Amino acid sequence: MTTMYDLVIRNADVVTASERFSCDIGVKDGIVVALGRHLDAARRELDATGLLALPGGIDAHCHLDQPMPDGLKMADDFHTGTRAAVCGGTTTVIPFAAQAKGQSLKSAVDDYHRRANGRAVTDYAFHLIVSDPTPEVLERELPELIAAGYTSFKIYMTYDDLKLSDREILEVMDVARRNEALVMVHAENSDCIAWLTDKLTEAGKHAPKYHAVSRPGVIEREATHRAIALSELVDVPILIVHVSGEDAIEQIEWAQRRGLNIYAETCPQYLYLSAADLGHEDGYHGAKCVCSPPPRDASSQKAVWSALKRGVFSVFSSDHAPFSYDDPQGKKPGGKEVSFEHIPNGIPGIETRLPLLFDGVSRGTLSLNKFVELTSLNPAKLYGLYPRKGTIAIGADADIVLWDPRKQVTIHNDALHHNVDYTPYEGRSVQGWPQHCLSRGELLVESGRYLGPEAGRGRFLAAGKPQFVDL
Ligand code: DUC
Ligand code: ZN
Ligand code: ZN
Repeated sequence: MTTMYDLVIRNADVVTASERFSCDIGVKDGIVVALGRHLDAARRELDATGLLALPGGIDAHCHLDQPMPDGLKMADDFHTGTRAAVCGGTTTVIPFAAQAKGQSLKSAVDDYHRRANGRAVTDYAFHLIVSDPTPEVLERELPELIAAGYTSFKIYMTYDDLKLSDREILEVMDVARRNEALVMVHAENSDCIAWLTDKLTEAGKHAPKYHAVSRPGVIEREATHRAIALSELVDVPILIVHVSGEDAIEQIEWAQRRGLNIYAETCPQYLYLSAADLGHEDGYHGAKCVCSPPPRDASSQKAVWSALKRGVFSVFSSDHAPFSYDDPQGKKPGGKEVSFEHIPNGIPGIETRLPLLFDGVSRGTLSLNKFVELTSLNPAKLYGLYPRKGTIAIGADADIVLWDPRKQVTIHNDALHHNVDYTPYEGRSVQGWPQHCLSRGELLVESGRYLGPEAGRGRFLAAGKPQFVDL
């Protein structure tokens, strides 16, 4: 039988960032080619009755197989990380090709391609991490890489092996301005963290809970304000990543009210975890929730929900940074329980990102359209992947999640698909979970079951210039 479509999804309740409509979706060669009623029969058909058809999620901040110092190793590579992603409704990931000091950016990118090649099951793009902005990097490498499809880069205001001085930040922002790229900023004040850490360790305070004490909201607030001021000086949009709570939100909103193009991202940990999850004086389990910036308190969680609703945040990402708990290359470096400042930073969350945010939709806190905007459309636009990704429209890739909005799930690590030995959300119940998941028209998850597609089917996406969404 010759048919017009490889696949037709029947009775789809399509939700994009701006619309909701019922139709059949016709897919050919991995692309949406028809949205309409009573489409002709296809080789394969899926009935979406009772499900929402959402554009596949884009996780624009996750760390997979990123080279680590000092005998540490991320638990997820491109295979296990993208497997978990798609099981949670995410069909595109954007992890980081990280430059080590002294390394050329190009070699960091080449190395990262080797790590992704033959492993990813979803499509992927790369952000860069710029840690050594030499004249060669600023004048030649960055402009060439931006032109080649790496149009966003992260910079750090903390961590000795990554942080840039204010002068260096200005130089990098200036390259972004001239070449239309997007700078993502990790905003925490390095000297304040070092000073507090010394005081705590000298006082014999080593438990994981002191991680949060060493990085209070004020030091994120200061760095956020400084990043905003530097971007204003250079006159370039920036995006503040992993915003943890009300201190930084206040600064971002202040800047946005002044008409500055300050974009912001937040993550599930700032909606659901708090400093209390880092544990008490005794015990090491709190290491499972050590990430930076640290989770804050209930009032900050409320502030993050409210800012998501108000449009202060443009992007909702996982910041999946996978280190297993019982692992000498993970949360117990060298097999030991270490002082808080030596615990690797980061928590897993690539699979639970969308369900955790969707629970806010189920509870009436967030609209469905806002959910799609934060998790798919805006990341696609800001990171140069739109209109191929980020929406369900004719001509877009058929990256579609058929989402069951009524399904009640209690999260257990056993049922997740990452390679990490815990989830910080163990035992938490949510309403809404992906039922079927398609990447370029190929069914990768059916009725919640991972179908085990060929590792390496995921394609690299060269990113275009950022499209700056309205604030
Ligand atoms: N920053 C991140 O973006 N991820 C993990 C740890 C960190 O500091
Ligand atoms: Zn960071
Ligand atoms: Zn991160």
